[in-house]
Amino acid sequence: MIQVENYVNGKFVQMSENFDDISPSDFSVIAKIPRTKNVQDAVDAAKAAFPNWSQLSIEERCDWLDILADALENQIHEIARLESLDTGKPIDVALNVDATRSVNNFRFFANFGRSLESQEFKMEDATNYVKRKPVGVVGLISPWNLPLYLLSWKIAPALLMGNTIVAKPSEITPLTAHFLAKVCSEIGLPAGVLNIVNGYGPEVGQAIVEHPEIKAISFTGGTATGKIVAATAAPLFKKLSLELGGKNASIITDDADLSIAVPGVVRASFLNSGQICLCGSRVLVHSSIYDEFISKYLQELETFEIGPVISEEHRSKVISYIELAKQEGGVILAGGNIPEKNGAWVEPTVIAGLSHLSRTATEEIFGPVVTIHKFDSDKEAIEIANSTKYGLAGSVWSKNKGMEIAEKIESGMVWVNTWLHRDLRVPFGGVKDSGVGREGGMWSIGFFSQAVNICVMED
Ligand code: TXE
Repeated sequence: MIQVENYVNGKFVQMSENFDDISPSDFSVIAKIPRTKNVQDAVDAAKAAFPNWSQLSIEERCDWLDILADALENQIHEIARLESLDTGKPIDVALNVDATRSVNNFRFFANFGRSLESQEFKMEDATNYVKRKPVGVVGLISPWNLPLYLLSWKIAPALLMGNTIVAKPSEITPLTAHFLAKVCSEIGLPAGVLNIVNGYGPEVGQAIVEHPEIKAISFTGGTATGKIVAATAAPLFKKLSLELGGKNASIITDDADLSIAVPGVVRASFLNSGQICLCGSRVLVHSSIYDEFISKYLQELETFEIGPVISEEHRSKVISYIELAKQEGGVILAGGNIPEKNGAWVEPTVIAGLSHLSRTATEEIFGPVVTIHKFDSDKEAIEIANSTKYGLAGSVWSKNKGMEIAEKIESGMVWVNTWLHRDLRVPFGGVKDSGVGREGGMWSIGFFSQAVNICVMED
């Protein structure tokens, strides 16, 4: 049994009250998690660490990020083991997606920091010098679907720009954040630079968002929680980055190369049991290739390995949508059932015959459930793709029309003939109800710093 501890001011701290971390694979208790309600100690530690950390040169902080990346890389299999234990995902996914990217996040921002150039704007009689100052103490709140991957995506640029941190992993998946704390302790990261607190969202998460001395909040999670975070943070004039839900479309046009599209779309549908905000949960297929695509897609699905969903509670939500789909007139082409084994398992489920405006096809399910929709023209595909309140991502599978269609999709990111192919320099984030702000590359640098201008008059 693992005892998760908070990491505050370089020390591991326990709470008198703890709650259970449950394995989604078999419902066994795998860890005890401290129930924290107050973040004052963590804020005090972050404030005390701020002057020294922010005064290091950017090169020195890049070196720290590299040291962290090296230390994590040395233990990459342990990260994957813990992530797989906590989330139920197959070990290959935990290693090749979660653990690898967590290391890369630190490595990428170390290199990116070294390549940052100073900005100057010359006038006829003066020069403007743009300085990037740290924001101060920042609050980072992350979800359960890609635990260390998403938390490190925030921690790395926040540290790079000289901020100190109060971070909170999801209460459903705290193990790899705890492991990161141990690694920070081992490498001697200065105390208080990174503080990690555990507990329930409405308690410790809320305490972070409403703390007046935490000056920026980067949040990834559900859209409903994002509304609460925004409402709490706005009157305090905090910088806010919200990465929320999605209901992304994968569009397969009449000229698609099915040898690429079929495996690509299956992966986009079901990787991480469909629990990635970027997953393509609506599959839009041109009528002229519909039958061929569906038969190949269902065949490919049989070879695709998925884990359980994150919890029994979340499975109930996923199953309720499969029931809703039947009431809305959907036809189950694959799956739809709960396998007979312990744990939060759901069969990968493919549903056809629904209106693209049905609740099943427009609300975020966040599980291994996709709806299939037939279209007759590219214009119709674009209309369907844009018919939800979300606008996070999407993919187009087409030999000749990918770019043209991608530009008309109302979402923050579109892939053409690929999916989840990530260059960490590019903007990441959504439009409409999928979020506010962008992270990645210069956008993370912008979020985790305050740009100030000094205008010097020439003699
Ligand atoms: O997320 P929450 P949940 C979607 C998905 C899922 C739904 C709810 O549809 O079914 O959201 O999932 C913390 N103040 N996504 O309930 O609650 C919480 O402790 C501050 C999409 O697990 O949004 C956790 O650390 N923080 C998503 C984080 O917010 C609060 C990934 C996210 O949890 C808080 C996960 C509060 N008042 C779910 N309440 C994606 N876009 O990737 C909770 N939290």
